[in-house]
Amino acid sequence: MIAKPKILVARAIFPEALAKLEESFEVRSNQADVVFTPEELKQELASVVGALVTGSERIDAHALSEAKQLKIVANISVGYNNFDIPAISAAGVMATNTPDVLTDTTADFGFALLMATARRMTESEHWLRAGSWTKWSIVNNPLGVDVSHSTIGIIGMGRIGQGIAKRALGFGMKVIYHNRNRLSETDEKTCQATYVSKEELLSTADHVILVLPYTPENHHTIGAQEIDLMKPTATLINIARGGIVDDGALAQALQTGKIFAAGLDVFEGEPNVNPQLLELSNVVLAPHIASSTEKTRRAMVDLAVENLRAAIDGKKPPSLINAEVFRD
Ligand code: 8YV
Repeated sequence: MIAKPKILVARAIFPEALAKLEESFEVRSNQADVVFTPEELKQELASVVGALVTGSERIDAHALSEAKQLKIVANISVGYNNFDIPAISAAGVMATNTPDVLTDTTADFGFALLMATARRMTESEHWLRAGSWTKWSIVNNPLGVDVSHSTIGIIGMGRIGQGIAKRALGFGMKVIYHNRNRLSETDEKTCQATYVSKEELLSTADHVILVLPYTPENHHTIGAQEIDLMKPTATLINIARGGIVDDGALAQALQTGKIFAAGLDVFEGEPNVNPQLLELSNVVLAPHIASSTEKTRRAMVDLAVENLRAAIDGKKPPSLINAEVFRD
């Protein structure tokens, strides 16, 4: 009998997806969902031909130093800032991600976080649970800021950014955006979005939403200086990546009322959260769940598995990032 190829599934996945993989592969799974240390990850990768990984696994030269049979690292994530692409390519390994399948779910969540932040939903719930709601009042209850007919400023206008723009149109919002590259005329028309400089966006938007990939150049895209440009009534929503915002500077700004509120799904150094943020009522906090519906997480796993199977079969994975590594 021919031995099944050995693969690693670095984090817990849906049991049925795991069982299906076990039909074709010898699987080293991690249903306990304990995050590997860099040393453990290196050991795990040393004996496999493919690996399903997530943002918690940093794939770099160190992780790959003993991975002599590895053909693919398949991220269960669209963002791949956990990948050192030059190092992965230098090791002759294919790298893939999971675009498209999470676009709508993530854009939905971005909008939900914007709504919750502008309308002080979590703060109001805490207020109610604490017994502070003793009478209905016009003014003596949490007063929010409007979403409908306001201006949304989207920084990062990829698939998810455009998804948010389309949702914003339903709320009668004016859409302005800033992106590394300007959209085509057709895409700008579809989103009814106007390209502006980052500075103009920050100073004119009522709601600023961040949807750009993390790269070293994008580190602290929003810091104290940028927050200074924003309106005191504005909100800031981060569904991009921790490190895009200087969380310390943001906490300071929220504390001093420089901006109205923030909604954060991602954090610098997550799962740790800046303790100052935990103390503030004008910030809505979520544990990196923008793509987290069962249907979407299943679709992400399925696409990552499709990528993995293709690479192991010598075919081109559907969402290959480093095409230069693939040889027919
Ligand atoms: C993932 C995400 O759940 O796809 C992304 O880029 O941020 C989330 O959808 C997370 O990164 C887990 O790997």
